[in-house]
Amino acid sequence: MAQNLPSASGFLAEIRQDDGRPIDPVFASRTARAAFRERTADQSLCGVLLHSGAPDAALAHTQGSTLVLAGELYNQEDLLRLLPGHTLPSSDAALVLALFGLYDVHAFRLLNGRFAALLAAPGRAVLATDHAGSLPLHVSAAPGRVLTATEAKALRTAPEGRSLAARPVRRLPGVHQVPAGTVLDIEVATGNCGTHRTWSPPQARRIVPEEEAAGTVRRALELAVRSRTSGDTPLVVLSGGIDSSSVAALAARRSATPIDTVSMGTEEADEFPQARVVARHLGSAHQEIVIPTAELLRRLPHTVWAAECLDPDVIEYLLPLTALYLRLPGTGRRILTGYGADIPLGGMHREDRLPELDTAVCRDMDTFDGLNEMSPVLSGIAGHWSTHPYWDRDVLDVLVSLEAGLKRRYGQDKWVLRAAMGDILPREVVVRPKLGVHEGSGTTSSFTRLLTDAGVPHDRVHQAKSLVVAELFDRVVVGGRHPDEVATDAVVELVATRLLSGVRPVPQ
Ligand code: IOT
Ligand code: MG
Repeated sequence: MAQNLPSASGFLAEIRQDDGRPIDPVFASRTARAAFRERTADQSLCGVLLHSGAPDAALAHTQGSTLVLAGELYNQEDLLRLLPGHTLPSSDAALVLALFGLYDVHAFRLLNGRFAALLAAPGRAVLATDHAGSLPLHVSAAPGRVLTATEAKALRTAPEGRSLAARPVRRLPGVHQVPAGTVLDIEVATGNCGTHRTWSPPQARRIVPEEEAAGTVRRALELAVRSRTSGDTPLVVLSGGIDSSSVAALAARRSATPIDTVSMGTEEADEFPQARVVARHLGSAHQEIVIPTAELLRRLPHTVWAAECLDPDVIEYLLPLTALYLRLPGTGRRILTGYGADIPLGGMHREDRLPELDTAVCRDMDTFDGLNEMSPVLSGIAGHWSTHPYWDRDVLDVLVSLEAGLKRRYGQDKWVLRAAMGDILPREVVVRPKLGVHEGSGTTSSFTRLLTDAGVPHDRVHQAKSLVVAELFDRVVVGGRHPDEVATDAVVELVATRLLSGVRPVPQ
């Protein structure tokens, strides 16, 4: 058993008050599966857990209630202090259930974690996501039954559910995604649903002296890395930029043995020299993996399959990482990334003006939900577990709320992070300007070339990328096809032909 991984990384669960037949779900995650089934006085609960060797630890029971938990918590020590006797329950699932006994739905306001949960209580289905919705959760509900799953495609054959106050999933009628930082409290008999928000992005900005700001960021990030690295040697996906280099440096300081790092590149572009500087400095066991561009583009269907995302820009960020995960040797690794740092710090925003920077931060914090860019399924399709310290709840609260002048300062992007890490990284790493993974791997340019080679004019490339991603979504998520059977080239041809012949694009 991989003790280093959460007990479960995903699930499908059905609560029913009738005797309907359970559905047979498809998942992208390549993880062991275990079925579970329970009966209480008024309803049955059954489903499938995607587990790492001890599926029972993902379930917790108390009088008449069962909690199903995928993922993990990062603030167990604090949570424990809330329990009478302060004895640590045997699993994260048991801990959440004990807290639910004390706080009911408000228990989810206490958690800092990367999780999706279902509590099946008499007459009640309580569904919860972490603050960032980083482990996506979907639901289809109708009077007498609630079906929920961590991958939308697992619900593609569910009987049609009623509409809920949550985001509908494209072309899966009655399937909704539970919003980030939200608890849905559903009355099983009626399908009526109450909503509780457990987190929202800070709107206020803090004015803090430079040194104090850097110190606060450093401490928060140290704790986030610490809570994600107990156990085996972590693997950090390393570009050599400030975000992933900081995570690697903090993980290395905690580890008695050298950590593992890995960088990907293509024959067109890589950041190998930059990553090597960091790996050498940290003494990590470092690997470089070259992924031919043709192979990278063949992984587009796998990326959409895993992320269930319709945004072509985000898919371009995720594609090189997905292709890398699929090439990693072995399975069951705990992977740390620097993903997400650019969102609260405005790192994608390359100009000096503060209003525009904070506008970008506000927009990105308002629109991340449902993009699924942190979904564990991206590495789960290769049997690994990923986690992202910058989107730790406490780190995110700190980063979002710093005033924009601490994020852009002295002509540098992400200044406060650079200042926070200055003493443990080489200077050239600390001052290197940002290069996105989609740029450093040639992903954006090679995807563009695929479309222009198919005849798509330059000014319609972005539209064509959207259409390709939507078409892939319809095949691998809505249609349930395996991405190995879906050829990127054929979908590109189809989209180009439709665009060029003036056939109205499929509505989004
Ligand atoms: P970028 O920040 O370059 O990469 C994200 C993470 O992927 C890095 O921190 C690193 O852990 C890993 N990575 C990047 N390149 C490589 C490589 N060559 N080899 C191995 N690992 C690598 C886009 C971006 O620029 O990625 N992501 C932004 C913005 C997200 C926008 N989303 C949104 N607005 N909702 C980010 O914040 O990560
Ligand atoms: Mg980054």
